[in-house]
Amino acid sequence: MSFFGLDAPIRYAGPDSKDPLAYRFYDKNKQVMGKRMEDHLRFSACYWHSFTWPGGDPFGGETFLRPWMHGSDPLQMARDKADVAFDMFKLLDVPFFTFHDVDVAPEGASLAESVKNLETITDIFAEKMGQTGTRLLWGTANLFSHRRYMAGAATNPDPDVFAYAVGQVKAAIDATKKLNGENYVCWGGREGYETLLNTDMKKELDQLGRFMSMLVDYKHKIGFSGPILIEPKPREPSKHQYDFDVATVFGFLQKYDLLADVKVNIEQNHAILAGHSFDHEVRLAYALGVFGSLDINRGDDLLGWDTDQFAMNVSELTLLFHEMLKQGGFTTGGLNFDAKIRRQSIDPQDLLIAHVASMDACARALLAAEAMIADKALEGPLAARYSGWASPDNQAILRGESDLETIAAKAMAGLDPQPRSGRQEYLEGVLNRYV
Ligand code: XLS
Ligand code: NI
Ligand code: NI
Repeated sequence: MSFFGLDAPIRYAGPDSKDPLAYRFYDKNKQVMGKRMEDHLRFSACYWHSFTWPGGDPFGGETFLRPWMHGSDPLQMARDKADVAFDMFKLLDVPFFTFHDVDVAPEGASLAESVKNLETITDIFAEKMGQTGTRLLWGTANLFSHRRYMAGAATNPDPDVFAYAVGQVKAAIDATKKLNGENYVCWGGREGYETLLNTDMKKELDQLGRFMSMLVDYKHKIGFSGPILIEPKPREPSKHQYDFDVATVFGFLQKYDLLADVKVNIEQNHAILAGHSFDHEVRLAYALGVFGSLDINRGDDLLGWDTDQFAMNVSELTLLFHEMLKQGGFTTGGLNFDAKIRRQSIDPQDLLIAHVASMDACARALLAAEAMIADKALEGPLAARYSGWASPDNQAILRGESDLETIAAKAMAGLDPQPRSGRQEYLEGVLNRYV
């Protein structure tokens, strides 16, 4: 019997099922707007929260007591962890997974030793991926946990720390390429500051710009075809992080000429921490042409920190998928569960149940969004609201074929625009008809 006490993969059993280990809405082969549900949602389980996080919080330590986290041989522990991880991927039948370098292999006494350990474990991954068909959505380097990174990685005042981070990121993108990862993610965990009293902001931004440019050059050199993704977050662990939100990252990419190669990985709760909604960030990323991938974990309404809970809110997810379906959905991205079960959820099956419940919430929302699009429930009123812009003279304005004086003359000739209702409550009611 496996760690999870389950041998057969979890299957679709239909909406009437009461089994927490069966899918009620996630029916991977079901066609939704001409594509299989699995190909729309592109679910990914993450390594770090599920298999390396011990269940601690700032006031207390480990609660999970995972067997693979207690041993004397770090490489053997990493192998045991890989066995359980791939068992979970198979039981959930998720197509993808994600990892940081340090989640999967022990850090050695030197960078060279750490990289060797990473190679050993990723060889095992390659074999397991071949056997199970699980694919890699993205890889990343953890440039924030070790004390050497306490003042940042690429933005560290010490160039030797910058160099160490370059060494780690090179090994991590090499590993991602070796495993045919579809994206490479950079979350700038400590690329920010605690106090401006000791911080040269302009210098740190220039360092980060160089770091990203070199990573892009290297990606091309090794023929890594997926995009590099920056994951915006406004704070935590730093008081202020340079990748604050989608708009800030866009400005950074534009300034350092990285827009052709770098997109964003948007995390639901990072959006909230930045004072936005998730769909705001997603819509803006599409509008600016930088949409890449999603971390689907949510926050808590009362806790102002990154609680990384499994997404369960169908109505919020419906708005997400409505936008995504309109935009054609993911290309290289996917829905990554950068999510932790709560520290009281200590039963092995809690890990499975959490993924299943959240995948079902997403699948249900995808179906609701499909129905809304078929009915033009939101698109109809939206098109009507902007319909005035369809006339030839107004189209000409947008094409740049008019000027300030011409338009002003039209207004002066007696224009008298009449306000119209924004119909917000009507639209909120419409959404609720589908969820
Ligand atoms: C932390 C981030 C992190 C990234 C990967 O808040 O969400 O988990 O997704 O480094
Ligand atoms: Ni996060
Ligand atoms: Ni994340």
